[in-house]
Amino acid sequence: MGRDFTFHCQGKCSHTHARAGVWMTPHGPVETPIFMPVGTLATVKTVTPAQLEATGAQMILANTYHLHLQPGEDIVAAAGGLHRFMVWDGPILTDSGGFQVFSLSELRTITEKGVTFRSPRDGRKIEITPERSIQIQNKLGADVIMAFDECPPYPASREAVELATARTYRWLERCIEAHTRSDQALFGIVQGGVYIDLRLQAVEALTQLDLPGYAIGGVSVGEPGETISEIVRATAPKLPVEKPRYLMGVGTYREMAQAIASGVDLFDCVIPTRWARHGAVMVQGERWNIKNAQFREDFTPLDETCSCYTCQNFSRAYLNHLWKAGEILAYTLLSIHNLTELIRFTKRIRESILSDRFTTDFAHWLEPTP
Ligand code: PRF
Ligand code: ZN
Repeated sequence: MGRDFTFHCQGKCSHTHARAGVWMTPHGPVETPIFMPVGTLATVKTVTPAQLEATGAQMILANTYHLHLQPGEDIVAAAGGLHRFMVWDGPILTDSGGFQVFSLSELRTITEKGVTFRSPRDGRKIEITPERSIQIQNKLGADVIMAFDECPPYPASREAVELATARTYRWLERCIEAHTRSDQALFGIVQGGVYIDLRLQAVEALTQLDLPGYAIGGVSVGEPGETISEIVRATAPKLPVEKPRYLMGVGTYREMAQAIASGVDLFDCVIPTRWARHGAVMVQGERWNIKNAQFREDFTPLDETCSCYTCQNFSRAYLNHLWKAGEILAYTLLSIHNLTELIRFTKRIRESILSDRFTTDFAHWLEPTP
């Protein structure tokens, strides 16, 4: 057990807080900074585990809220846990369900005890408390589990955010108390909205608890990109240097580059896979749509510099054809490319940190949002 969840810094940028590290988990090491693909329902949509591994993905994410609704944590546990169930042998992180309850379900009520809502599937009433979230996550069996938090909307009054942040802390204490598996790392989540002093208070309180890792939540909920950067700049460097730092739900080039400069190590976002299902491809920092007529007779790969399965084998013309014909292989091929592209971006940043060229090589992405 001893080595599990230790974070080892291998190189630091001399101009920013950026660092490159290796983080140990029970399912292998993770080289940071890294982007984690989202596999909400124990599948990264449209790609097989072998294809996923080939994108360079090291760690993936799944959701407590969705897996509790279907198939239920008991089925996953009976299958031998998430890794065995979905056939992903690398590290997995489960989000606690807090954020998803707030963003996805109607008729929800929040009390000190927890959150009640109606299942969007069959209308049955469901209650998730901090204890329940941890119990579900203990059964799912991911390497990393997240505290059950309250993510206030944006915009929200200072009073509302103050209450949510204080409640998130009390819920964290209950999560710690309920957590029973020493082979799973429980991360705390810093809330505080756009109010920097509330963020700093939360950091102060959370770091006292000496958790194996810390996340910054409550960003990328509709606020401008510059505000995200400001929050992360004020918060991330204050989190313990010897622990991994995770910025939840963030995954654009600029937001990731800037967060890495503030010392963030882990990211997740649905963008690469969601965009793929809308025909949007990420090429050299731009967003193109594959259904565009300009690709009809373009027999070059999506990105000549990309080593993904899609770019190594298929042309833009073929992908344009698949898309227009409504062929579902298009989703898979575009997802493979987008995931590879975003993971490659974080890997290139990692290499630039190790050679201390981060601020020169990524100067473009470190500038404020144009
Ligand atoms: N809390 C949790 N999951 C999250 C968030 C949060 O604040 C966010 C916010 N960007 C994404 N996912 N538990
Ligand atoms: Zn590619």
